[in-house]
Amino acid sequence: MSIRKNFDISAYLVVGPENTKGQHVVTIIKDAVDAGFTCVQIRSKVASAYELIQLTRQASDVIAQAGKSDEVALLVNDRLDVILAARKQGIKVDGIHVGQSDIPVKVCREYLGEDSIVGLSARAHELFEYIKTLDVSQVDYFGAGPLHETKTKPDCGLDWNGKVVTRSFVDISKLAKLSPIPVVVGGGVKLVDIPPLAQTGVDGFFVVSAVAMADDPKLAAANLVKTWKLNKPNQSIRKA
Ligand code: TZP
Ligand code: MG
Repeated sequence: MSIRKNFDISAYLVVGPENTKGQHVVTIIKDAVDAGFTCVQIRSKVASAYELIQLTRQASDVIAQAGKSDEVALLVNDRLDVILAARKQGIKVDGIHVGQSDIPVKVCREYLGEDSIVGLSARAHELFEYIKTLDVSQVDYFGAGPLHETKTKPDCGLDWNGKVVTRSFVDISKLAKLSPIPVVVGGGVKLVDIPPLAQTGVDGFFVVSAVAMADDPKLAAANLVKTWKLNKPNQSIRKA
């Protein structure tokens, strides 16, 4: 069965070579998956296509070795070309995450097929109107944020005036109610944010530095997962 029908974005790691404190990206991914993370996105603005394909292969292998290929989704940020090349080489990649100025969702869907996951970063301005009116038939989930300003992606939430607009928990609750598809929230998310975030009704949290830059990434990942589950005990996976 395709993972698209049953994917879980509750604990979502985004990571690339520029986000780790000298540790190998794949070690971080292994730590997160072993700790119970449910989704992994490889994202790099510096790695070459070759490096990204290698990373995707290694990540896919690590997920397979953990026996979780049918439960942990592996996505790549932006790079439709990398996913297609990886798949040509027999690597299991489950989908793509794109932003508003990336390859259009429709094109991703056309190239990747019905079994793939296509995630979209929700628009920062006029968000609620946008969420209500967008045709989401080809989108599997929204990424939203930032909860806090973050050095990992300083332009996240930048408005017309060059000011970063963060999302309040009230906004996020509203978003969870309005969105016809699952929502995952990130941007500066730390352990302390997990209880209030879980209570907003969103489907998951995404983090880079809270795991990838932690002194002990596996422990940090385990604490995030445990805290999410404790605060959202009856979470059912919403299907797109
Ligand atoms: N997209 C929106 S914010 C962000 C991405 C990839 C970075 C989040 O990183 P961190 O370190 O968890 O704040
Ligand atoms: Mg992008």
